[in-house]
Amino acid sequence: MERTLVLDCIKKIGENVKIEGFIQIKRDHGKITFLDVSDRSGLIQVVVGGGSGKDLRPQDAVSLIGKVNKRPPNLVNPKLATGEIEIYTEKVEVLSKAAELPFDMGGKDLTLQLPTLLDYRSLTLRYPKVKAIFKVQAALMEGFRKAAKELDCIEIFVPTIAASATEGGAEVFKVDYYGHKAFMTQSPQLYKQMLVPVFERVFTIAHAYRAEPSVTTRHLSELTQLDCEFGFVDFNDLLDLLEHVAVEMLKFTETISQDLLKEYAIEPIAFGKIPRLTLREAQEIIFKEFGRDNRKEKDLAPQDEIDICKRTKEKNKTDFVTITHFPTKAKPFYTMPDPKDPEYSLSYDLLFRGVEILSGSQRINSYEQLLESIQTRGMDTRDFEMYLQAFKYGMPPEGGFSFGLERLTMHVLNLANIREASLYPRDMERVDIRLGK
Ligand code: AMO
Repeated sequence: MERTLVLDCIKKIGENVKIEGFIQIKRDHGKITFLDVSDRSGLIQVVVGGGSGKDLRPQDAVSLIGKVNKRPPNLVNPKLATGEIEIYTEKVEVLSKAAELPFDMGGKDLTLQLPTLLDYRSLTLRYPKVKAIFKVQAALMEGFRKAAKELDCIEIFVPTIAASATEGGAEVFKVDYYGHKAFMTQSPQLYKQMLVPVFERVFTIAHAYRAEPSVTTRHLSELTQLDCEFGFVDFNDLLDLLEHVAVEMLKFTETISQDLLKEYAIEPIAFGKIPRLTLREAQEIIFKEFGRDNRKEKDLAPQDEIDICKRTKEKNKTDFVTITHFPTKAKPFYTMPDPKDPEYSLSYDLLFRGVEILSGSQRINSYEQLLESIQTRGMDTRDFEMYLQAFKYGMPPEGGFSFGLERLTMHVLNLANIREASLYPRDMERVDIRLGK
C-alpha cells in the first residue's frame, strides 16, 4: 500500500491508509494505547487496539496500516489540523526503535535549559516547537531570495576561505592552508563587491565566521549572512533598497508562517514608514529622553537599540528604524566616508525589535582612495590583490548590505538566545559537543 501523509488523511475518512512517522506521545489506557504520530505534514492521533501498543516508545520510527475514523464530537481537538479524525489500528511496525529518552518530550513546551537543548540537538530539533523555528528561518531565506531576485540581483556563491580578513579586527579564524596563511571569511563582503562589475546586482546566502571573544546571547562564531550588493546606486537608493528588502522578506515570512508564528504567540510585525536617524541624532534622543549620555560612542549600546525601537514603535507604528552615519574610523576599510563630513561614513544599520539585524554602506569605489583606506588602517594592500583588481579596472558607485539570518530569526520569534535560532550553533564553548567537557 502507498504511504499517505497524515494531513491527507482528512480526505480519507472511512478508508484504510498506511502512514509512517515518529511517535511523539504515547498514552496507555488498558488494552488501548493512544499515539500522536507525526510526519513532515503534521500530527495525527492513532488508537492502537488489541493491547499491541505496549512496547512502543516516543521517537520510535513506525509504519502502520489503519482505518481513518471521525472522532466523537466531544473528543475533537480544534487546535490540530487533523483534530476531527483518528486512525484505528491493531498493528504497528517499528521501523527503528528509539532508546529511552533522556527527558520528557511530550509536553506543550520543552522546558530544558539551553545547554541540554544543545547537547541533545539531534533529539530536541525533532520537537515541534523547536522545529518550527527552522521552518520560519527557511521562510525568511525564501522571502529574502524572492525580494532580491525581484530587484534583478543574481545569486552568487563565494568562497569562505580567503587570503585576507574581510571585516578587519581580531575576530578572525586563521587556517593553515597548505602551510600558508589564510582566513575563514568574516563575511562574503569582498567577493560580492568584486562581482558588481560583472553582474551589477548580486545576492548571496553565505556562511561567515567570527572568532567572537566573548559569549553573548546575540553572537555566534559561525553565522549565516543574507547579502546584497548593487552597482550604479547612491546612498539614498541604498537606504530605499535595504528597507524594501527587509519589509518584503518579513511580509512574505509572516504570510507563509502564520500558524507557526501563532504557536509562538508573536504579535504581528508593525510595518509603518521606517524613520531614518543618524547615529548622533539617535544618541541625542537617548540622552534627552532616557538620560544616558552616549553621545561620543561609536555605536549604539544594546539598551539604546531597545529604547530607540520602543520609541519608534510608539511614534511611527513600525518595528524598524534605520540608523546612519557611523564614525568612519569604526567602520571597515571599504566604507565610503561622507564627502560632506568625512569623520562620519555613508553607513547604516537596520534595527528591528530592539536589535541590529542588518548593516551595510555605500563603498569606496575609487581604486586610489581604497588603497589609501587600506594603508591608513595599517593593512597590507598585497593581501587584497585580487579584490583591488576589480577596482583598478572600473568600479561604478556601489553599495550593499547584509542581514544576520539567526539574529533575524531570533527577533521574529522573540527567542531569548541566538543559539536557539541556529541548528548547530558554534560559539567559544561549543563545536557540536561542549568544549572542555
Ligand atoms: P556586520 O559585521 O555588521 O556587517 O554583519 C552583518 C549582520 O550580521 C549579523 N552578525 C552576527 N550575527 C550573529 N553572530 C555574530 N557574531 C554576528 N556578527 C554579525 C548582524 C549584522 O547586522 N560586510 C558587512 C555587511 C555589509 O556592509 O554589506 C558585515 O558583515 O545581524
